[in-house]
Amino acid sequence: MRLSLKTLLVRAKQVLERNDMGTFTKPAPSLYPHQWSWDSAFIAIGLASYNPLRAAKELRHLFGAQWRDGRVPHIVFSPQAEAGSYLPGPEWWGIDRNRSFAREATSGICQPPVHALAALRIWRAAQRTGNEAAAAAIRILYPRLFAWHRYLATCRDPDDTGLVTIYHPWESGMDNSPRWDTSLASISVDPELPHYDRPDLRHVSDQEERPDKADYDRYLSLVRSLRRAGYDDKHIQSQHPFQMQDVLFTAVTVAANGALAELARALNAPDEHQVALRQWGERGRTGLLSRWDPQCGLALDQDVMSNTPISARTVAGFAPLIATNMPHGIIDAQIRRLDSDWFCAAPDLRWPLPPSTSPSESTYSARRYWRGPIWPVANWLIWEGLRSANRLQRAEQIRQHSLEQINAGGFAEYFEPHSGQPLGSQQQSWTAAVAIDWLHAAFPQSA
Ligand code: 9WN
Repeated sequence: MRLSLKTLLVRAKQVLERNDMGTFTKPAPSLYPHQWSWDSAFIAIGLASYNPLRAAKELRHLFGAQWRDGRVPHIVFSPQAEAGSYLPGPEWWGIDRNRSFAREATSGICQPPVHALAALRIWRAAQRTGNEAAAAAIRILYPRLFAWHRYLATCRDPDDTGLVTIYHPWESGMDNSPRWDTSLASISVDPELPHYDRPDLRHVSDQEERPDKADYDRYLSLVRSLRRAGYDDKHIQSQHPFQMQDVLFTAVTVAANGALAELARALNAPDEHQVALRQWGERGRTGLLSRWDPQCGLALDQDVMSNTPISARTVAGFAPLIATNMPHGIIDAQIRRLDSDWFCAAPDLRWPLPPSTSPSESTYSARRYWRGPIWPVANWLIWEGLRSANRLQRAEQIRQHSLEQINAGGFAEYFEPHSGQPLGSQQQSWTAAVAIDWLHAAFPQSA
């Protein structure tokens, strides 16, 4: 039975309430029991429309675990989680507590910096509603956000290419995407990798929905390699086997630099911050243009180790659209590609939404994680990109189809593209959060 959009909004808020741990929100009730970086940013975007103070608290908890060098860890481990309920836990990362401001243990890698987009929304909501406490929380957060962006612009782009280099598929947020297949295949499994159990497989109805063991052996071997390098960027860049210039991570960084520049202006931050944020944004756009493949109509990642482009056709290829302020010709070409039979017009889709990997790829797998299923957060990034490029009609179609998908299947982590079947974890926070943001446009007054 389809819910009215008002009821869907109420249900979405209930998902966030259910996963609310007080100071942060779990991505999902059981599969993900800790705080995840980009999930919390999306969650804050959802909360910003009706509870900006709680949204600011979400970011405050995450940035409370920021490292002294500016990086924001992709997981802040919760002491409330049952021991062994998530792999890899803190014992795999072995982080020296002095590196971060956190009381809790953290991982040692990052995720795309959606946070400034959230912070700007919170700020605007606080201004609109006269919420002094939320505004004050964003003022306090601002220097941390700036330090995070500085870390990405310097340590993760040592050659000033404008592209962010990632060290682990988990940093992309699109863990087992075919984007990483060639590189992962060349990585040998650490011969001393201890035996491990996969708690994630207990929380999905079908193991086919999650990455396989060969992937996990390599994910964990890479964690051990980063740990051996002491999480030191220079050391990692000299010998770690997985280094990728990631176009999606870069696109989010470019969009976030724009949002942070706007916040910097509103907060009267030092001029040099505003100049730096603009320069980083421009450099990022130049970097993305260097990765543009006009034949494909997509941007392609670059494998730093082999110095080759990654040709897999995935939603990450829409990086220029997501980045904002890219040339009109490129935006037009991206929309043509989005609406081609590689993505939204692929045969037999339940809704014309982009599968995470194009069904025309030989690696396409309709049920497995980032290898085919449709992810509402990816749709949200594309929707935002379309809106900022003033392609309002196309943006509205993405919003409506995404809401129909969620209305039919619930707040699932991802969806099978042909049947619309909900997959992965159910009651997924960031799915609820983007639904709230989409619905809020229809019911702005609902608190
Ligand atoms: C590893 C929490 C996270 C998301 C990622 C998604 C998945 C973790 C995992 O879940 O990754 O970080 O254990 O599979 O791929 O994007 O942030 O929802």
